[in-house]
Amino acid sequence: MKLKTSLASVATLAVMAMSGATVASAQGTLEIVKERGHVRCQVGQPSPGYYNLDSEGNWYGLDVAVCQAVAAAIFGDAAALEIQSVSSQARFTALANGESDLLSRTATWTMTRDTQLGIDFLSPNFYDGQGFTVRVDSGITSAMELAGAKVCVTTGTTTELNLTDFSRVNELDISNVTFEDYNVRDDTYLNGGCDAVTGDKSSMAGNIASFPVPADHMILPETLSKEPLASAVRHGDSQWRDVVQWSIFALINAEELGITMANVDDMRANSTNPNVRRMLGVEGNLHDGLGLDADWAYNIIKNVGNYGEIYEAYMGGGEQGIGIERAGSLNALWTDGGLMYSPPMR
Ligand SMILES: N[C@@H](CCC(=O)N[C@@H](CS)C(=O)NCC(=O)O)C(=O)O
Repeated sequence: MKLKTSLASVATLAVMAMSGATVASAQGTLEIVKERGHVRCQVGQPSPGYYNLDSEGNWYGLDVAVCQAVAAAIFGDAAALEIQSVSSQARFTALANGESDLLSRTATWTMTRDTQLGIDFLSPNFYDGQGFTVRVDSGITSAMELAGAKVCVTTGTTTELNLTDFSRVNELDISNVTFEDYNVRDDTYLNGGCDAVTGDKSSMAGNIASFPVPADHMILPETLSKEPLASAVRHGDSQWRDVVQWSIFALINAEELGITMANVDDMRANSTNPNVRRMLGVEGNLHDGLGLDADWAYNIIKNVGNYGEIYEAYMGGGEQGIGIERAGSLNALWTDGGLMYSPPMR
């Protein structure tokens, strides 16, 4: 089914800033979402791997899968969604003022954002780090060779702040050339307007793949920062926070337990593993506190798959994937030495 799409304008957001706060305080988000019949989930401009549009205008990607998981948990329907594409500049305001129920879009969890913007971050669904892309024929092989360089960067991002820090600490005198639209940023770099472009390494890998000649570009080895990319909800609504957080944990826990989209029916009918039985609502009452049906996690896995399946499809080697190796990375399951870890579901 085709997902609804809207592009929030700054003017709309300003109006919502006044009305949204009242709505949010009168009723909890879960109640509002249930009454409305769909989740309003915010992503960014189409970005390979995370949130992209296919030829029929359907959104797909790692962050879109989180939106779909929440919709499936509540409605048993992964398409009960309005996907909102919002600029990086306006993203946190749109969430804080009630325009979006959920933000799922390569946003780095930082202390300032978490404590000063009226929003709360959840567990990261991708651990990234910032890097630089340069043209191979520039001869640059290390970020330390960027002295005096012009670097293209998206504004309103941690990327911009880290670039300034990196230049200052290493006395490189880099000039930041800033853009609201990352496509214009990349075009400027491709047309020679910047010596390098900087961004989250995984996003840049996806972007390079869409450049006219990807092999003409390379990502430098240095990683400038920690970029734990996480979903966020409005501050002060614990019920809604629990629903979104445990939907994300369900994706990770399902992978750990070996529950997949293909075997979830069989697992629900036949598994004797108490962890599987509790998670899939066969026994126990895990769903009670969430305000959802007993099959909330079953619906997630049945409709969206587990974290590993989603990673493979969009970030890994799948047809729509961007080919980022998971093994040995921070995004592996904790049982494989990574950071993907769900607290016990019991
Ligand atoms: N993780 C960083 C950067 C997020 C970001 O802006 N991502 C870039 C790609 S590196 C982007 O423009 N994405 C498209 C969009 O979100 O509109 C942050 O949270 O500030």
